[in-house]
Amino acid sequence: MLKTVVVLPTYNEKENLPLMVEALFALNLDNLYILVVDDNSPDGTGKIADELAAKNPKLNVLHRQEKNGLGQAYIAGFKKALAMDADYIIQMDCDFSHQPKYIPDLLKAIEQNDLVLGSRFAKGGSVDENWSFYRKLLTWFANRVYTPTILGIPVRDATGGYRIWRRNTLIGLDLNRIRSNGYVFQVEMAYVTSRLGFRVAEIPIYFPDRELGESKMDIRIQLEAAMRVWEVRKRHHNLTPQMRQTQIPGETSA
Ligand SMILES: Nc1nc2c(ncn2[C@@H]2O[C@H](COP(=O)(O)OP(=O)(O)O)[C@@H](O)[C@H]2O)c(=O)[nH]1
Ligand SMILES: [Mg+2]
Repeated sequence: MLKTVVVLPTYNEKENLPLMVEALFALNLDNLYILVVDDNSPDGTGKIADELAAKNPKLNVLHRQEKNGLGQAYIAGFKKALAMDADYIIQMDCDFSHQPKYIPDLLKAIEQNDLVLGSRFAKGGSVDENWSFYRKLLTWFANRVYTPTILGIPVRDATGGYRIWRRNTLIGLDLNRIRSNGYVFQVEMAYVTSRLGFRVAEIPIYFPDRELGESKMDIRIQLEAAMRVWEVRKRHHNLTPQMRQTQIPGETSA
């Protein structure tokens, strides 16, 4: 198996992190590494991550001094994963809404693609059965109607955060181009990838609610995200496949 790094952003995930690390390594995949990106969680998640790393050489921790959003945490994590020579990079939440059992499906699908999304709204996917009708409708509308209509991309879960990237996709899209945070970060990444002509596929997932800890997202963040989709379009609609980056900025070619 090619080298795969799971980038796991954490903010106050002290209950979930040890369980997640255990679940990921229990998949028993050779060459699977974990990179925790912790933004100085007040609950001590960073220290727990260090303790786990001391026991496991396949676990790395990136500490950042302050919480400035999931997008920035992911960009820092992706850069570090590329520097670790990852061939494939997986991004997932640390709260079990993204279930580790789908990782073999993601790894299989990436063999023929440049980005694969774990999708709640692809055929066979679904969200927690306890979500209210209203919440289901809102999320479905955002992902199946609103975002694909504005951006013109055939992605059915553009705000989802469970994904696998091929190394050359993350290099090619140029992480320094990406400006957004939160849910729009996921949208911007998917849009840039599509505009650059990379192959994007989806696999269905079931998305249960977290059982431990608390969500950092709320309705205000979701509404703001909806407005920012327009900015994403404006910023990137001129991209073409010729504009792919071929090396990590700052690195000289051999
Ligand atoms: N490093 C870092 N992780 C974050 C930040 N915000 C959220 N997370 C993590 O990102 C994942 C998703 O966050 P969550 O609050 O569950 O969002 P939701 O699933 O949309 O409700 C979890 O693993 C969080 O701990 C942040 O600002 N920095
Ligand atoms: Mg969550």
